[in-house]
This record gives sequence, structure tokens and C-alpha cells, in this order.
Amino acid sequence: MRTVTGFFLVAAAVLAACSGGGRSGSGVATPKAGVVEVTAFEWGFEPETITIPLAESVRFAFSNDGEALHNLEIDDLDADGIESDGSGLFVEASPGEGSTLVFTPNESGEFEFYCTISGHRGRGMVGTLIVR
Ligand SMILES: [Cu+2]
Repeated sequence: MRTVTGFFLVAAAVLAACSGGGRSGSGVATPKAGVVEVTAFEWGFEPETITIPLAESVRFAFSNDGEALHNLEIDDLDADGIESDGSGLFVEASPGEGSTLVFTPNESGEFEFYCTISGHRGRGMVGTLIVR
């Protein structure tokens, strides 16, 4: 039991270190084995800056850690190989649930991602995707 508790404490410490402090919303992520974990909550995304490589397939493992329906949409990015919850680069999940978005970016640059539900973007549910 002591060993299990110790493991979780270490895991929590590592997660906190990697995410830049949890709910601060200031975390920066790059894919690990092609996967980026993105969490939505009231009101923001963690991480809020995501850097991905050009022309490589990436999977966003999107989870909703909030109490309202949230989604993530990326505008104005040319991409192929899209598997999404809608048309274009869109993923959505109910509270406590998750979904995935897969795509291959065809252009480099900085793009905004945000929650499309009315009022959510203005409350802080916006982030930056960097392709390079
Ligand atoms: Cu939202």
C-alpha cells in the first residue's frame, strides 16, 4: 500500500512538473509518440500552447474535465487525414468524457484553437497551436 501511494505521489509530481503547474493554463506541450493530451475545463485548456511537427500525423486526446459541454476547434489550418467529431478540425466531449481528433498539418505557422460554445472563448477557452 505504501509503495502504491508513493508511486502516485511521484506520478503526480511528474505530471505537475510537465504541465507547468496544472490548472494555471500556461502549459506548453509537444506530442509524445504522436499524441497530445488536451484537457478542457471552466475556463480554459491545459496546455494552452501546443507545438506539433509539420506534415506528421498527430492525435489530440481531448478530455473534458469540466462541468459543461466543451469542444476544441482549430480554424484556418490546412490539414489532411482528418478524423474528427464534425467537419474540419473539431473535437467535442461531454463532462467527464473524452474524444479524439487526428490530423496531419500541411502548413506551418501559429493557429488559434478555442471552444465554440457561446461565451466560452471569451472566458478564456482559447489557446495557440504552433506547427513547425
Ligand atoms: Cu467550452
